[in-house]
Amino acid sequence: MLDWKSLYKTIDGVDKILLSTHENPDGDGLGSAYAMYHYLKGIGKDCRFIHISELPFEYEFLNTNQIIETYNTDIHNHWISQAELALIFDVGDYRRLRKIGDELVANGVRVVNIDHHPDLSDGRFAENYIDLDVAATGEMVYDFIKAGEIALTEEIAEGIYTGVMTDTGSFCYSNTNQKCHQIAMECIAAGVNTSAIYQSVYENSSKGRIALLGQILNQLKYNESGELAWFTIDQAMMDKANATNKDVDGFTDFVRTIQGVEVAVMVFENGPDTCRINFRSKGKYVINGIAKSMGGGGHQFAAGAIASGSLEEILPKVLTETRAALAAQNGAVS
Ligand SMILES: [Mn+2]
Repeated sequence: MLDWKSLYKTIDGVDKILLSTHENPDGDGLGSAYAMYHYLKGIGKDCRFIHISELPFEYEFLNTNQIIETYNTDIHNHWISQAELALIFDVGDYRRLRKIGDELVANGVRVVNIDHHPDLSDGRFAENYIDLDVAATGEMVYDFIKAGEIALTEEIAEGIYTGVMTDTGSFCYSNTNQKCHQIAMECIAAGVNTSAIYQSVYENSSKGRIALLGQILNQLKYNESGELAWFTIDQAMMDKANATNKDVDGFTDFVRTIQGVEVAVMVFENGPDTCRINFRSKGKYVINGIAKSMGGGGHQFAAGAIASGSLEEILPKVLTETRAALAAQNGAVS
């Protein structure tokens, strides 16, 4: 476990603190920042939770009193210029802060990184708290709270639980361990309504998302052994389903649930000449090396990349890299 004393010291010396997470935020980044927001508010800090994207509908339950703000130059730049500290959660890559990251640099704000993603060496972070052994950044916030012997309030627990629940796929993925369940127990004891959070996050699919899923399932492809499954999404499919980019989240995890499938891959042409690639593994194959070779990264069994090029250009490259990685890990010559 990390030594959190220096973070307490950093926080002690400042008043105005910005909290943020990556673009297209997920439950871990949002929940972690939400938990920390409530801790900091509780000790009287002047803090704001500002991120670059629209808040996904399923996380509205975290937005009590509209505390989660979407970045707006006119509204926020003055406040950000006066911030003394920025705590960034689960970001994976500084660039995923987009305009907020630029503003922090321009104003010389001290930026602290709290994350469980690898490969985060970036000079723009003044301090790094990186723990590759935890399932979620929410678990790191839990560790921080515990290290300070701070009471787990319902709000802090709600944020931590949301982070751990979403990054472990509701305590089902291979990263789930005893500690994740221990955290869940403490969060429930603190008053967290776990089924309400589950329903908000997982039982809130838009009709566009389901229509798109139907198209995907119709065109799923498998390799010869059936261990690799992949699908593609292009703009015509998105239009037909009336789906948004966010609706795509979780599809790769879903395809991985198929019997015999060890690795699921998505190539999503999410804009002109740009593709978002997702890799998910059941655990037999490590797939973040493939993501890295495509300019991305991530965890051993859940990784991704953004690549320049059309679907027609990118898909063959992704399949070649993936087949080669699987063959190499099987001990065969690719
Ligand atoms: Mn995470």
